[in-house]
Parts: sequence; C-alpha cells; structure tokens
Amino acid sequence: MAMLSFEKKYRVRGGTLVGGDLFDFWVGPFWVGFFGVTTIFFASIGIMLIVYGASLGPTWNLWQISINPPTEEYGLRFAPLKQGGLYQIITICAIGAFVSWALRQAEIARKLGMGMHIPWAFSFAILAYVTLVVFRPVLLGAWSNAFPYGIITHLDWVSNTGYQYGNFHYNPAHMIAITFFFTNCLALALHGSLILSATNPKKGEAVKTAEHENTYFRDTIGYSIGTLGIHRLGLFLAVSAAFWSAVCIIISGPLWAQGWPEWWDWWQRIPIWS
Ligand code: 07D
Ligand code: 07D
Ligand code: U10
Repeated sequence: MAMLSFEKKYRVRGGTLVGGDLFDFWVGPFWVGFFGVTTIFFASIGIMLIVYGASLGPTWNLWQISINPPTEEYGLRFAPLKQGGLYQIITICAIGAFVSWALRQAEIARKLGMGMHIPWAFSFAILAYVTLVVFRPVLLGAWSNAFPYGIITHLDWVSNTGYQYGNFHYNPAHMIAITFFFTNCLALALHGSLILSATNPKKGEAVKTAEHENTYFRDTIGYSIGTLGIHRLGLFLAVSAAFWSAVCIIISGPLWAQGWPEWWDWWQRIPIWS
C-alpha cells in the first residue's frame, strides 16, 4: 500500500476515546481504532444476514432482493426471523455500524486535533435514517411502517408512502427539505466552478487568490460570502436538507394523517380572503 509522504508525520498514537492504545494502529491506509472494529463487526453481521435473507428466496436478482420489515400484526414486538426478525436484527446492525462510523470519525478528528464538524454532519444522515426505521414506526405503533431493504422495493415504499398522503409535494417540511437540497447543489456548483476558475489556470498563467474570488462575486452580485463562509453555508445547507427531510417524514402520520393538500385548508380560511 502506497505511503503518502505526509502520512508518517500524522501516524502518531493518542486521541482515542475508547480502547486506549489497544486498537491505535493502521492496516494499510486505514486507521483501525475501537470503533473501526465495531464498524467491521456490525457491518459484517448485517451484510451476512442480508445475504442469508436473500438466500431464502425468491430471487437472486440484485435489483429485486428485499429484506422486509414485519407485517402490521407484530406491532412493536420482535418477529420470528423469517417474518421480519431478520429485518430487525439488520436494522440494529445498521444503526450500530453507522453510529460506530460517526464515533470513528470523531476519534480520527481528535487524533488530528481537528473540529467535530464531520461526525456532526454525518449524524444528520443517521438521524434521517433512524427517523425512517425507528422513530416513525414507534410513533405509528408498528415496525411495518419502516422501509424495506431492497434497491427497488425501497423506491416502492417511498412512492406508496407518498401517495398515502395524497400529494406529498404539499408537505411543507418536504418543500423546505427539497429547497435545501436544490440550494446545496447550486452552492456546490458555484463553489466548484469558482475555485477551478481561480486556481486551475491555463499553462503559463498565474494562479489567482481569494481576493479574485471575492472580487468576482462583488462585481457580479455585490456581495461575497468569503472563502470560509461558503463552507459554513455548504455545511448548513446540507445538514438542513437532512434535518427537514427527517421532519417531513416524522410528521406524516404521527402529526398529520390526512392528505397533505388538505393541510393547506387553513390557508383558504384565513380572514384576509373573505
Ligand atoms: C453517492 C455515496 C455512496 C453510497 C451509495 C449507496 C447500498 C445499498 C443494499 C441491496 C448518495 C450504497 C448502497 C449499500 C445496497 C442492498 C440491501 C450517496 C453516495 C452508492 N437509500 N433512494 C438510492 C440507500 C432511502 C431513494 C441509491 C440507503 C429512503 C430514491 C442507493 C439508504 C428514501 C432513490 C440507495 C436509503 C430513499 C434512491 C443511490 C439508507 C428517502 C433513487 C444512493 C440506509 C431518503 C436512487 C434505485 C446514493 C436509486 C436511490 C441507498 C434510504 C429514496 C441504492 C443505503 C428510504 C428516490 N438509494 N432512500 O447515491 O437509483 O446516495 O435507487 O437509509 O432514485 Mg435510497
Ligand atoms: C435517509 C440516508 C441515510 C444514510 C446513511 C448512511 C451505507 C454504507 C457503504 C458506499 C436522508 C448509509 C450508508 C449503507 C454504504 C459504502 C461503502 C438520507 C438518508 C445513514 N421528493 N419523499 C424525501 C424529493 C416525492 C417521499 C427526502 C424531490 C413524491 C417520502 C427529500 C422530489 C413522493 C419520503 C425528497 C420528491 C415523495 C420522501 C429524501 C421531486 C412520492 C421520505 C432525502 C423533485 C410519490 C424522504 C427522511 C432524505 C424523507 C423523502 C426529495 C418527490 C414521497 C427531501 C426532490 C411527491 C415518503 N424526498 N417524494 O431524506 O424525508 O435523505 O426521509 O419530485 O421518507 Mg420526496
Ligand atoms: C473532501 C474535501 C477535500 C478533499 C477530499 C475530500 C470532501 C478539502 C483534500 C473527500 C472527497 C472525496 C475523496 C471524493 C469522493 C467521495 C465521494 C463521492 C463520497 C462517497 C464515497 C464512497 C462511495 C467511498 C466509500 C468507501 C468507504 C466507506 C471505505 C470502505 C472501507 C472499509 C469497509 C474499511 C473501513 C475500515 C475500518 C472500519 C477500520 C479498519 C479495518 C480494517 C482495515 C479491516 C480489518 C479489520 C480489523 C483489523 C479489525 C478486526 C475486526 C473484527 C475483530 C471484527 C470481525 C467480525 C466479524 C464478524 C468477521 O473537502 O478538500 O481533499 O479529499
């Protein structure tokens, strides 16, 4: 495995949260750490159970394989392995692996004396996932409300769940989440193109600096958010997208059980119109 010139300088002991020196070593390019071991542990059991579930049939077609949650009659109880129990253990393994991964990010950030921004950001993805497979099913009283683990079947779940509320586009939190996703994409396109235009010039031309980047946006729109600011904005947009996604699905059912278009009736009734 290639050793980058700067790697040696940073391959030093310390900074771990759990396990002390025990797992404080590298395998190839990967730092191991206690949470590296727990990640591998949960991920391997989870993957093995998915493969076992797939082997029970009815298909080996990768797109159609699906590990389904228990049916509604099991409520919030554990189900027999082949009736959704597998799904439940896989979910525990998935949460174990994702949380281990976040803690691994935190340990590596500590080791390097960096901020906790990356584990915090990933936590929002975990929040969205746990909202879908734990919080909402618990609030609705049955694990059957979780989404199935299959490439095509999870799309069917999204579509079916959407139509269950008439037109999901009328969900106000869904609107906010989508706006954050779109804005995030715009911000990354602006940032990626700005950096490339300034720092990757034609052969023989000088690399431009942050002053050029600031001036470009001041000339164009009268304001520049700045080189640090754009990264703050990017992180804010991305975590907000995940956060409002979690909100849009947790309120669908537990808070609002009718169609989402009906939710807007209050808007028709405000006195200003009459
Ligand atoms: C590019 C980083 C790399 C990650 C990749 C995903 C697996 C799954 C497992 C066969 C951006 C690796 C995939 C490990 C294989 C089995 C059992 C991240 C990048 C390449 N979805 N979704 C996809 C997951 C949900 C939705 C693709 C996961 C919700 C729609 C992939 C989760 C809802 C569409 C996938 C999850 C939802 C997809 C590409 C978990 C609302 C698509 C993902 C754990 C959020 C798209 C066929 C990607 C597609 C797609 C994985 C949850 C909706 C298979 C792991 C229930 C509408 N989803 N998804 O690039 O082509 O992410 O589907 O929550 O159109 Mg999904
Ligand atoms: C959940 C993924 C977490 C991932 C983790 C990591 C691995 C490891 C390993 C690669 C949240 C997994 C890692 C497995 C892989 C290696 C090595 C991310 C998660 C922890 N919608 N809709 C959303 C749009 C419609 C509906 C969110 C757009 C229809 C339902 C987002 C449109 C109907 C739900 C969004 C549109 C409908 C959503 C998804 C357009 C269907 C949800 C993003 C343009 C008829 C879901 C929390 C997200 C949600 C959700 C966008 C249309 C239904 C805002 C742009 C009208 C039921 N939709 N939607 O959540 O909020 O990411 O989930 O039409 O449940 Mg929607
Ligand atoms: C950014 C940036 C920037 C950069 C950047 C980047 C953002 C400033 C400076 C980064 C961006 C990129 C590189 C661009 C591309 C990225 C994407 C498009 C995002 C999506 C990424 C992917 C799809 C890649 C995903 C790959 C992954 C997650 C790697 C997978 C790795 C593993 C499975 C191994 C993980 C390692 C672990 C857990 C620890 C170490 C473990 C081992 C090595 C395995 C051996 C195990 C042990 C020794 C432990 C023993 C295990 C036990 C006891 C358990 C066993 C149990 C059993 C049951 C078997 O802004 O600009 O530039 O670059």
